[in-house]
Amino acid sequence: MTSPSRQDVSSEQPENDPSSKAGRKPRVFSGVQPTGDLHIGTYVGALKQWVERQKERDNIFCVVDLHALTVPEGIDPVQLRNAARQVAALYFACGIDPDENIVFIQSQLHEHAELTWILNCITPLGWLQRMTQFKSKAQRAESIGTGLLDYPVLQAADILLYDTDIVPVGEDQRQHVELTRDIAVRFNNLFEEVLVLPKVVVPEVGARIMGFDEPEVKMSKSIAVERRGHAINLLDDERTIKKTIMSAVTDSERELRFDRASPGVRNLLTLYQVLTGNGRAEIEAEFEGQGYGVLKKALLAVVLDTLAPIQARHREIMDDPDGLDTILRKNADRARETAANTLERVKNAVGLG
Ligand code: ATP
Ligand code: LTN
Repeated sequence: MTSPSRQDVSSEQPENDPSSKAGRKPRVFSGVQPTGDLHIGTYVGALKQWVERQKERDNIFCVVDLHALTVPEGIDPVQLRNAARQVAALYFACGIDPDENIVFIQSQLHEHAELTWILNCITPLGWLQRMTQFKSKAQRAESIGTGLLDYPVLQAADILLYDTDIVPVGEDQRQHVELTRDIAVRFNNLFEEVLVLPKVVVPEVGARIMGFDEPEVKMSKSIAVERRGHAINLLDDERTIKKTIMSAVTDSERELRFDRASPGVRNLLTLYQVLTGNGRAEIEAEFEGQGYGVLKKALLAVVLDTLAPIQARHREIMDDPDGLDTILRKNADRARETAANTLERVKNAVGLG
């Protein structure tokens, strides 16, 4: 049985992390919902960090289509199936190496739903009602399905099935990963030490990119489908990207300093910082004495440079649908080996099967 204790959440590979003692790479699990076009916030908050650190880690990246069902207004069967493949293709287009990492579609493995049920039975309702994502989505939804409340337990099952050490996500997902740890601790206390405690890793810069049209709210797929100008989607054309950046909300000042800028300007500066990899001082020097128009043009250039190769690779991948499906099927088989093993341990521990 795999040893479950990964207690330290302060550094990436704590000394008491058995993966470092055993000389193996830390196991990473993360995922994105196929609920709409992926935007530059998802890229900066999640995909970019997955790609940059893929060689140092043992990675599993999932397209979490079961989670997408929690938005009932958004469910169109044909669209959902296409969106799931489209997201997987975007993972590869952004640079995830299909030979080195496992990329698969969540619903291809029944283990996720099965572990969710077992975890549901030990998760106090109050823990779920406190989740900020639930509260904000419930406020916006016309009707609230049970799945929306249960969403973080499914996410916990995703993570725990793979003995995950690290979950690289944007800031908004921190609370869900912390809840996953709480659920795992509760399970281990109630039964036996079966589940590994994961830790969340968010990028130092760009963990929360804000909407261009409303820099007080997180850039989000669900808002982007309703409002043009909210987000830059990874597959947007040049004209749309230009329009979105040029009409981004700023202010009437000329403050191009990170610590003094208004939320809209700080958001543009942050995106520029992440996409260029330049330091804050260097960026402030570059724009000293300039207006916001200059920053916007510079950001436009670097966004286009970032997205052009991603879009080209995405087109190539989508031109070979059979190739993509074959990779996803093989990867699901590889993921199943670990998932089935963990589920078996869990079922044994609780007295099932
Ligand atoms: P939805 O509106 O459907 O909930 P979303 O736009 O919030 O979608 P997700 O699919 O929930 O995007 O998120 C995928 C990953 O991208 C997660 O790791 C999430 O933390 C990260 N992410 C999403 N939006 C941002 C953002 N604005 N800034 C940084 N990271 C983000
Ligand atoms: N809730 C996440 C998506 C998600 C996820 C996961 C992320 C589902 N399962 C497991 C990390 C690990 C979101 O981005 N909205």
